[in-house]
Amino acid sequence: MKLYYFETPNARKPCAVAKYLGSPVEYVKIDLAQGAQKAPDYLAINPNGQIPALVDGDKVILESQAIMCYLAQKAGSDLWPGDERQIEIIRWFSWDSAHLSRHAGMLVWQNMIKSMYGLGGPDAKAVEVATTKFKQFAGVLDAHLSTRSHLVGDQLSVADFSVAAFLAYAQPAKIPLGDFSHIKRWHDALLELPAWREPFPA
Ligand SMILES: N[C@@H](CCC(=O)N[C@@H](CS)C(=O)NCC(=O)O)C(=O)O
Repeated sequence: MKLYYFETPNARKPCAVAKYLGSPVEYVKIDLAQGAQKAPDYLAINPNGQIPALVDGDKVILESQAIMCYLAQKAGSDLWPGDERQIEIIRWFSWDSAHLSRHAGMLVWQNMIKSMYGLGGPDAKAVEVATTKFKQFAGVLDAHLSTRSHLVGDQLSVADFSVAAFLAYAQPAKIPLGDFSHIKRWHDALLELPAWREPFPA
């Protein structure tokens, strides 16, 4: 299996899962700084021109959340459980894409990536909107985590890796996690996992 990645939040999800499971993947770095995601060879794999992507024989799996599920299913792992917990996991995938990671992603872009690539300073209005919206949805997550250790059931799942993806960049991206003690406890516990702390190949 080939896992196409770069050191970014969305690629962090399948890279962490592959490392956690010890999946037999060959990592292929697609250098976003050089625009390699738009090269014809790579567009033939992922016409969206984005990472991550997974190729397993004649199968191509796109989208970070789907790749995590595929890797877990292939390994027979409960990270993607084969029962009704799947419904809850899909609920968190959906919620995360529409809400938390959307606004956290804007803060990563404005406060971190733009300066890394010399694309100018943060847009104050965009930061203000994303910060307000992030806090609104982080409140929902914090309340959910106030009575449990993981997002779904009482064990680690691909939902945790998905929702945490952008939070790993909280400090440089100025993602306001300060008021959310339950998120902090949950995320600190995730950071204890070597696969989450250092998901990318050296
Ligand atoms: N929905 C996609 C989003 C992938 C995505 O946004 N990838 C970013 C990096 S985190 C990317 O490749 N950006 C480069 C570009 O859009 O040109 C997923 O979850 O896999």
